[in-house]
Amino acid sequence: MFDVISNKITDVFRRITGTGTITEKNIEDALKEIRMSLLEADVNYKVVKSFMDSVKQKAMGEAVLRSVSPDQQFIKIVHDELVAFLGDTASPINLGPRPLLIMLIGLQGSGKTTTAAKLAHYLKTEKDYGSVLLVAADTYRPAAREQLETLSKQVNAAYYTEPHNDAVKIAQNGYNERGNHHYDAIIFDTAGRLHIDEDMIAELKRMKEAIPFHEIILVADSMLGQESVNVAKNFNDALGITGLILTKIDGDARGGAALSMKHTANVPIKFMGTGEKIDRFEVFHPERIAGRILGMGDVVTLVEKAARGVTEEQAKKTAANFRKGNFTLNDFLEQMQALKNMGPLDEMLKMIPGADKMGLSNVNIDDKQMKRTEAIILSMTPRERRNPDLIDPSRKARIAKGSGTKTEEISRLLKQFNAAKKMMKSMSKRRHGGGGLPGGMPGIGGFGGRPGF
Ligand SMILES: Nc1nc2c(ncn2[C@@H]2O[C@H](COP(=O)(O)OP(=O)(O)OP(=O)(O)O)[C@@H](O)[C@H]2O)c(=O)[nH]1
Ligand SMILES: [Mg+2]
Repeated sequence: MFDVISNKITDVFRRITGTGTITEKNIEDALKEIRMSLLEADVNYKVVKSFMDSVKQKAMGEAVLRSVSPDQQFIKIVHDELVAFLGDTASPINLGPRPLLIMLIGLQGSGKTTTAAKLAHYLKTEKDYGSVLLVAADTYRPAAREQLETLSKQVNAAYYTEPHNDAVKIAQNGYNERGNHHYDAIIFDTAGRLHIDEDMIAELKRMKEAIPFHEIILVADSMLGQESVNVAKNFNDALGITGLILTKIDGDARGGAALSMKHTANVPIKFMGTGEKIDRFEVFHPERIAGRILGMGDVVTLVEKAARGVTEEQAKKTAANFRKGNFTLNDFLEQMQALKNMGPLDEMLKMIPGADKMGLSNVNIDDKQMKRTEAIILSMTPRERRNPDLIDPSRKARIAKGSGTKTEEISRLLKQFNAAKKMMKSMSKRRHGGGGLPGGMPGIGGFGGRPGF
């Protein structure tokens, strides 16, 4: 989503570092271009002005021009200001109180219901919140309650609603459920409207009076454009929000407007939604996002995703097989699936520092090829996976049929696998101890042998 801002600013930086000398004139030009790129990305003009004023004030001083490397100094100033602009430090949820009471509000279709489930999943899997209750206090849209019920099952959360149209009463009774059960968190999903209207606000206000929420979070679609600033203002004026969750970051919206909401409401962006699935949800780390926007990469998130993609047990087992020279097609498959769990590969690549300079940001990652490779291995019997030498032409024909591929593709995969295995053997001989997983798999379908993966 940050592509528009990112591409422009990386260009400006490239030019600045390319000139050798930095003068007040070319800093001024660079500032102008950065200003334009922010406006083009839909960042609110008032926010752009205050951002540019503070960058300018710091960048134009003698200290920069006289420093050892004025170009790097300039980039650092823009980076630091961008981090400050995005909120300095990550501020997810205040995890103190139990049950933690969270109300999600926002316009229709902004992603409240999905986010309620994502948040429950996050609290359960990452924050040790054993039991979470989801309350469906949306009586406005017909299937809203069923949607939340389905999602609650997916994330293993408790669910509460009542079959009538008094949303405040449902919320109130959902809150009272804490007396009958032990809940670590209760998340309230509310109704949205196309525009902010008085009925909706009145209903939310009554809920706020009835329940001592710890967090009132505005869920906002990052594709909303300039209107988002008004939305943030109106919801905040009426209800006093404690934070924002930006959804649909995975879309191709320019995103600047969404980033401006933070300044309008003067509250942190707590999380962002990066896809429809339950686990496409990330804590909003200003430093890391600034890195992504400025093309400096985001190694921390990448490593975290790698750790999540594969269980420790799996990694140990694969490493042990690897050391023994026993690496099988099953391990190959597991590695590939671990990579897939990390998310779409082109997104991953953007987090590698300097990926654009290495020409990696435009690499066409062949997810389809990976799926075919997976289908081939899944069509083999367990014995064949352990011992691919068994695979003769008639077995090949069977596997091709089972996976909807051609026998040549199977031959190619086996060849790749044997080459990888050979290389691993020689590596494990050289540095006894092996390890280094996940990653480093040479020749996995579609992106063979590229360094760093
Ligand atoms: N790509 C993408 N889609 C999302 C994301 N979050 C939600 N969606 C999708 O957006 C649509 C609307 O999401 P909901 O969670 O139903 O939105 P809502 O705010 O509860 O909508 P109402 O209850 O009608 O006001 C659904 O199709 C979701 O799958 C996200 O981060 N990325
Ligand atoms: Mg909803």
